[in-house]
This record gives sequence, structure tokens and C-alpha cells, in this order.
Amino acid sequence: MATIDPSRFRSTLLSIVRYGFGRTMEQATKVDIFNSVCFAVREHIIDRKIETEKRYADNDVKRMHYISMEFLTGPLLANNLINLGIYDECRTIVNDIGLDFDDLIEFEPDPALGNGGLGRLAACFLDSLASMGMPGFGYGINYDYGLFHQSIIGGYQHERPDFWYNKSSPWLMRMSGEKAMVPVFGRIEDSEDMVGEYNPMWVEWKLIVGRPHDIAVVGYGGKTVNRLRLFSAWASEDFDIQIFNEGDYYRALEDKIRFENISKILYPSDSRDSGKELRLVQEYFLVACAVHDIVSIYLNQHDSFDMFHEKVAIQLNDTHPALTVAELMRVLIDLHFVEWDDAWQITTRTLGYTNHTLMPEALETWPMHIFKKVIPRHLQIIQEIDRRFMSMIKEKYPDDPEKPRRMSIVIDNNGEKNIRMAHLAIVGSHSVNGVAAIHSELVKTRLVPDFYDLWPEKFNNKTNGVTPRRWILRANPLLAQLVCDTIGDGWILDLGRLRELEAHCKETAFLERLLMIKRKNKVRLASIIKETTYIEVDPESIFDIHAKRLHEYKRQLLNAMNIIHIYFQIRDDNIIPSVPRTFIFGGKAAPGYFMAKLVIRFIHGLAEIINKDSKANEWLKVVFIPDYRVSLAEKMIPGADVSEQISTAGMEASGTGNMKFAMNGAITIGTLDGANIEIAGEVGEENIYIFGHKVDEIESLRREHDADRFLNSSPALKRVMDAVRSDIFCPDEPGIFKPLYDSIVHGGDYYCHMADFQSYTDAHSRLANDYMDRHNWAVKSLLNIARTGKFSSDRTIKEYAEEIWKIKSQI
Ligand code: GP0
Repeated sequence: MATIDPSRFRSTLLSIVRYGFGRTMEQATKVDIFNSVCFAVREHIIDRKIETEKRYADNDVKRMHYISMEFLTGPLLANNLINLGIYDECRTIVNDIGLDFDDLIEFEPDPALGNGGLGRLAACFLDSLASMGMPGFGYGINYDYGLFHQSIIGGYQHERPDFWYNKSSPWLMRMSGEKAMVPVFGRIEDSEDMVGEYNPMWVEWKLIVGRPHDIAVVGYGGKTVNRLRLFSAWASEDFDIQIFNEGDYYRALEDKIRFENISKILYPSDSRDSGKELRLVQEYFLVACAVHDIVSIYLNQHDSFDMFHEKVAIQLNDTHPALTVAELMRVLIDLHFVEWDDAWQITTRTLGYTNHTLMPEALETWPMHIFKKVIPRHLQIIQEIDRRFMSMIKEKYPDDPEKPRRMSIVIDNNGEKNIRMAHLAIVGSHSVNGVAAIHSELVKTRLVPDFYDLWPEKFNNKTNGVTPRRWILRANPLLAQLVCDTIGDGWILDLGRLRELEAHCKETAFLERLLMIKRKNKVRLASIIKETTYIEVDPESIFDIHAKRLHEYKRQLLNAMNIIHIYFQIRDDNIIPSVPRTFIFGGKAAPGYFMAKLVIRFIHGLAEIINKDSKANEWLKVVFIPDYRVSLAEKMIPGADVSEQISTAGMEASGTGNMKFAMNGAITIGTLDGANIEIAGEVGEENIYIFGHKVDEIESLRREHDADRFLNSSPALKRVMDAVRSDIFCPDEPGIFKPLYDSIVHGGDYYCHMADFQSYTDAHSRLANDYMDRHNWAVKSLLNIARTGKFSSDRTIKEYAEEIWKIKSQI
């Protein structure tokens, strides 16, 4: 592990403050100081980055490139210091200078270049790759505006822009001289023939310039530093000159602005297809920049494409970068004169595709006319891929005339032609994976059974994971210390070793220490709750946390229904609960998602009434912490006693929050969905609360849905639903919650709130009873920590590396 020379660090810091920011220490603002500390730390990182790159080049290693529209890194200073092994040293030095280190750490804004699970997974993967010394790199977009900030006004979500560009992150290094030129728009002069040979017919295109900005990815132990490369879009100067010379100054400026908008904002929808032209341009821009970069790195060391798939692997994070299929073909064919068949071999051997959802509304399809306008040459290539694919299908299944229609990339929807991005990604890749065992099965059997039938060998599972460096070491230093004191520090790079903790599950002193740590983390969380919501919560109560994006399928509303049920038991049935409970929520709703936003308003309605009701508020509190983000998750997760993972079975691909909570000792209440199933398998059924209908039951439930039958057979449910419809929780805004009631009672209850209500409330009462036995609860908590080592992203990445990418550790 590295060390730092205190006097050198100190003088570097002072000179950055002075010569970098033009201030003396006394004059310097907190921003100056923060940036300077980061710059001083960067020195250590860059030396290793250069060394790592040399090691890779000298060994001519195979590299993996992870293309993703989102990377949700979270704050980087603390993690970089931890991974470099200089956290404590640096803390001492900075404090000795008279600065407040802990305060600086908390000061760092979150780079919010992602929406949720998918973007955070990408960030965990980069940490694991670097920590295991593997040549794996990220490609993404350097959005000026990250995911919006959420504030709550009168119970409603309001969105404020996150102008992260303005914060000029000290971690972003603009790499001059390595720009990518990306052609876009224009038209095909003659589209009748010529596909498959050198084809110069794409004319009148314009050029976007992609400027790379690198964020160093420091591996644990500090040996390997990889990079995440983010591109910003600019208008090409050369091109402008042409229009300027034509004298049309304003049109030239408009074009410039239009192009620079491409990397302006992150689309704030999780699991929903926006269908906007600008989004397609963004996807294409990312793919074109990445392919340009990947091909140039390869060509630095090779002069033909013969070895390409042996030196390069590319992973597509969902279909957002599926255009890589067409772009790699275009670059090989049009720019490097590779024959179609060879180009196709190279492309499919290089690409792998990860599916993250089965939900129809998230599956990208693009109207063909947008393709034609934005990337006419790619459309031409995709049509040719489809033509060849279709003739193969017709030959293979002569007796099934429906196959071509079900499997084609281009589909005709009553006259309007659409491109199915998932089909493009599957046809163009040698590997297709889901993100949890059940999800990967459903991909094969429900999402694309025809493709599975055709290419069973392409399909595989890679259960998600999360990095223990951020989610234990950084987020829960007290727990990390206990673990290190007990079994040493081998677990940090080999999380399976947490099993060694099981040996201590009968030691009262050990369990006491575990409970004390949980309590401290709850106290820390309680003070954040106080600061952000002015609500006082009792750390002795059960902290029951539901934190994730707001979505109907994630069923925050089911949680709310149970809260109402408990509330009425106290208020009207005079049933005193066994233990006080605090229900804590966090999460953002997509700005255009009406129902999700209404659920936020509903939770606030509950909080408003319940927290003020003196008969109930000793036993029950409800809080919604605004602006859920990585840095807040780092404080919420370690403070949880109970983790809510209650999606409708079959709908949550995997979940990754579920893993973070469990490895921090929270007990899960969850459905048999996504990775919950595997968590249950690891921790054992006594250490998790499973409830609700299973995947195979959901379809018939929906078919036979009968709201009255549910309501008439359960007075408790009826009472809750009547309350949802009434104005109890919105006395000043009558009627606003009617849509929630209607979607459940009159709308077919697609997400099965009513069908799962009874088993959910039952599971909650069992859990509350069990919580009273503190010793037993501590054992459950310990076993959750000890048995969730499988969910390290190191394990996930090893599987990808061995089975898909064929890359190796270089340390
Ligand atoms: C899936 F399709 N996910 C999508 C999407 O557009 N955005 C997104 O974040 C999530 C899944 O919902 C997940 O189940 C999964 O674990 C994650 O992708 C990473 O695979 C929620 O955590």
C-alpha cells in the first residue's frame, strides 16, 4: 500500500491553492480547498494510471470496454483514498493543516450521471475491474446536467437541475488531442445496391466532435488505475467556417448550439423509453465516440483486424448502446475496407449484451424515420443485417411463417416501421445475459424465446453484485472495523470469506458489538432525518427502509398500505404494537411519471397525519428523505434494520440495493423476485421474510382479477383501500389520491397490491415480533452479513471475465 509524504503533500496542496486557484490559504473558499486536496491526491493516482497503461500495452492485453449511457459513481474522494490505502494518513495531514477533513469529504457533490440501479451497477463493475487488476474501461457521456435534485414542497416532488459541469469536478481530466469526429444526419444518395462493399454514398453529413474526459478508476490496493472515459459533444469548427463563409452567421450559431446540446442532459427516466430524437442522437454519439476510441487503441498495436476479437471485448449495458452493432460494421466496412462477412464475424465475436428489464415500456424501439434522418448509413446497414438474418430464419424454419415477423429487427406496426433495439443487440452479439438467475430464465422463456430456441448457447446469467469497497468499507466503517478485528482484511477482495464470521454467531459479546454498531448507524441516520425533514425519530424503533426509484412495480404503495393498516390497528382497534417502527422512504420519480409522483405525495400525506397523531406517533412514524442519491444511500443503508424489496414477482430484474442492505446487516422483507431469490438461498429462510405470489401465479391472478372478491373477503384491506380513496391523508386537497385507488380497484391492479396485501402484512407482524428478541435478531443480522459474500461485484466480474470477455488479471 502507498504512503504519502506529509510535507510534500502539504506543500503540493498549498501551491495548488496559490497557483491553481490564485488564493492564499486564508482567502481560499471551501471549493478551492476541496479541489486542491483532490488535485494533490490525483498526483498519486496519475503515476499509477500511467504505470497501469504501460503494463497493459507491454503485454498487449485483451481489453474490455463497457459502454453505458449511465455511470453513477457517487463522490470519489473518500473511495479513492480508501483504495489507495491512504485514507487515515491523508486525514491526519489535512487536519494538521488546520482543515476539517471529514467536512471536506461530505462536501463533495455527487456526480449524478445515472438514474439508479443500471448506472450504479456500471460504477461497481469499474471498481471491481480495477481492484482485480483487469483491463476493463468505461465509456459514457459527460452530461452537463446530471440527474435532477429532488426537493419536496407541500408533499410534492419538485425537480431542480443538477449543473454538475459548473462544479468542474477535480476528477475529470480533459484529454486534449484525442477527440472523435462523429458524422451525423445527411442522406444516402443511392440506396439500391452497394451494401456490403465500400460505400461512399452517405453524403451531406455534419460532424459532431466528441471530446474525451477521463475519470481515473482506482483499484483497491492502489496497483491498478483504469479509466472511465466520458465524451462531451461540440460542434466542429471546420464545419462552421463553411456556413460562416456562406454568410449565414445565425444559422451557423444555431447549428453549433444544437450540437452542443447533445451532451447537455441525462434523460431522467428509469426503465422507460423516452423515444425522443435527441436521446437517439445521444446514444449514437456515445457509441461512435467509443468505437472510434476502441479501434484507435487497437490499431496502435495491430495493423490488421485479424486479432480484433482476441484483443477487444465490448459489453453493451442494456440496449442503449445497441447501435454499436451498426457502428462497428460501418467503421470496419466503410473506413477500413473489411468485407461484410469478415466484419460481421468480428462484430459478433466482440460484442456482448446485458439485458436489464423485461418491462415492455422500457424496451427501446425507434421509428425508422428518425433513424433515416439521424443516421441514414446505419439504417442501411441495419436493414442489410436484418435482410440476411431473415433469410436465414426463413431457411431454418420454413414451416413457421410467423417466425420472421416475431424475430425481425425492423418491424412494421401498421404502416410505421420500427427498429427493435433488443433484436439488433441479440443478433449482433455472441453473448446475451440477464442480471439474476430468475431474470435470465425469463429472458429465455418469455422475452425472446425464439432467439433462445435459435441460439441457446448465446444465453447466460450473470447475477449482479456490488462493490464492498464502497458499500461496506466506505459506507459502514464501524462494521468494517469489526470484521477486520475478527477475521482480518482478506474479505475486502474475497467477500466469500465473510462466512468466517458465522463462527461467532453464539458469542454474546460479539453480537452486542454488532447491535451497538447498528445503533450508531441509526443515530447517524436519525440526525440526517432531523436535518432534512425536521422529523424526530427514535433510534430504538425498527428502521424499515424502502429506498430506490419510485415505480409502480417496486410497490412503495404496498408499503404505504401496510403503514395505514398498522395505523388503524393502533388508532381504531386499540392494538398496541410489539415494537415502535419508523418507515423511511427515499427515491426519485421520473418527472413525467404521474403515478410515481402521486405516491410520493401520498407518503407525505401519511407522514403528515400519522406523525402528528399522539395516539400513534409513539409507535409509528413515516419519513421521506428527499434527494436519494449515492451519498445518501451510503448513510441510509447501514442504518437499516429492515430492507424493503417488495416488487411484483417477475418485474425487478435483479435489484442491487437488496444486496447492499443485506451485507450491512438489514433483514430483507421481500418477494421471490430478482436477486431476492438468491439472497434467500444464501442467508436461509429463517433470516429473511419472504411473502407474496410467485412469478407463475401472477399471470392467472391478473386474468382472474376481481376487486370485489378481495375487498369483501378482507375487512382490513377494505378499510385501507377506503382510506386511500377518502381524504383522510389529504384533508386540504380533497380527491387527489383517487387515481391510486382507481388503478388498484378499478384498473385491474396490474402490480398485485391487493393480492399480496395479506401475506405482506403478515410478514410484517412476524418480523416485528422477532425484532423484540434482540439476541436472535442480532444472529439473523450477522448471518445476513456473513452469507452475502456471493453478491460482491468481484464475483460477478470474474464470471463475465472468464465466460464472456476472456480477459485476465494483470497483477
Ligand atoms: C433496469 F431497464 N434498471 C432498466 C433501466 O432502464 N434502469 C435500471 O436501473 C435496473 C433494474 O431495475 C434493477 O433490477 C437492476 O438490478 C439494475 O438495472 C442493474 O442490473 C434494479 O436495481
